[in-house]
Amino acid sequence: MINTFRAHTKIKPLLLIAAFLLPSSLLQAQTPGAMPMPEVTIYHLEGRRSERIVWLMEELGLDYELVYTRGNLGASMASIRALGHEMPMAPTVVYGDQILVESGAIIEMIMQRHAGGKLAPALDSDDFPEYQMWMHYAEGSLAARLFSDYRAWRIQPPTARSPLVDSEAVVQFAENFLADNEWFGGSVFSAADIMMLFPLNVATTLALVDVDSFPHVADWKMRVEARPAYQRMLAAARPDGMIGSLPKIEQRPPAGPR
Ligand SMILES: N[C@@H](CCC(=O)N[C@@H](CS)C(=O)NCC(=O)O)C(=O)O
Repeated sequence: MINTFRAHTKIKPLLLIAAFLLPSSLLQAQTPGAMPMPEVTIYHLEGRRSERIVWLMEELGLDYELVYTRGNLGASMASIRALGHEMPMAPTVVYGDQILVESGAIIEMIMQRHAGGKLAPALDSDDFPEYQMWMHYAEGSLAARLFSDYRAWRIQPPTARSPLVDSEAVVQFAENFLADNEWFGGSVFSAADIMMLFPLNVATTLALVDVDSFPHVADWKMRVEARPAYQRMLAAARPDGMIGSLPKIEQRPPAGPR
């Protein structure tokens, strides 16, 4: 049976009265950068990238509907395919009358239209350029390298490190940044942390890297996973823990320089 979960923001009574009495242009002016949200439905696979969108909505206190079949990734994927979009992936988000894929782009769009400046460093701050880099690094370099190593190493276990940027190198870059910064957005938790958790969990749970070599990443994971919004995401989107995990890598390349 398809599980649909609807999360509602608690609307303060005064705001509700104001919503009826004031023109929408005036209401918008009270929250700079925030546009009214259309209905948002998140098509989800448990334990996968679609968790990012659920977590973001929970952090921002925005309404969404969540669609997946509990305990059945195949059936959840069938719901995504039934939308008829030519690129069936999780997340797929129905935003008003548009169907969207690509988690990073969906997060940036929601941030720009509906976050009113929350969950990102100020545009003119020193943190902003690196925040933006990590927003894109998560999928562009980190997840891409991890999954290409995963596929290659499953077919042929590696006997030496590649001279190209490999899994260890992409995770090491994150580790080094966290040695000097509390969060991927610099001094405050941000959407960049939401983007980075999935691939960094992939790196260690699939044994692509040795978890003990990255203590700053381990400490950061504990801090992000303790957030109440992350815990609410888990309750809504991963109620039975991780299901359908891919097999771990059995052999990593030997440690050492590339
Ligand atoms: N870069 C995309 C990747 C989306 C993606 O590959 N999602 C996986 C789940 S984590 C998926 O849909 N896999 C099913 C498939 O590839 O058929 C994003 O960030 O949204």
